[in-house]
Amino acid sequence: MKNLTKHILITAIFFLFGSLSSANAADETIEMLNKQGKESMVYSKKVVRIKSGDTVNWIATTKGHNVEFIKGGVPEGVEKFKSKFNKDAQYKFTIPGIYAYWCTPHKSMGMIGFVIVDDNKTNLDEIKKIRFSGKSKKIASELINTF
Ligand SMILES: [Cu+2]
Repeated sequence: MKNLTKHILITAIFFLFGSLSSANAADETIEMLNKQGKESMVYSKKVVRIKSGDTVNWIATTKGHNVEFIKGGVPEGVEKFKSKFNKDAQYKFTIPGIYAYWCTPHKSMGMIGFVIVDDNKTNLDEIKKIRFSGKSKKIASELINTF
């Protein structure tokens, strides 16, 4: 009985600390959607601003989407990242700068997004050089103008 009480107490303490630390981290959650208002094939947030060490979670609310960092659209030293279709994705951002990404099958349908880490815009010129196509072209330039 004593052991059980101890076990429950320890579990409770871990749970408490776990929830405290997750409340402190400024993590972002973005949904991958077929529809949001009048838009189709979108990330629920197109631009998120975070601090290095923060994590972004992309939720596969509707199926058929993923997250792929755009070649040349991430800060120097960042490895390529491409998540699996229909699955939630998670990435911890440790290098400051601008990250451009798209959904592989919908990259010309406007399904693009940006993460700005530590408000660092060192690679803004590279971001401006990305060749977006279709509907993404206008959306990208409008978003980039707000950086
Ligand atoms: Cu998509």
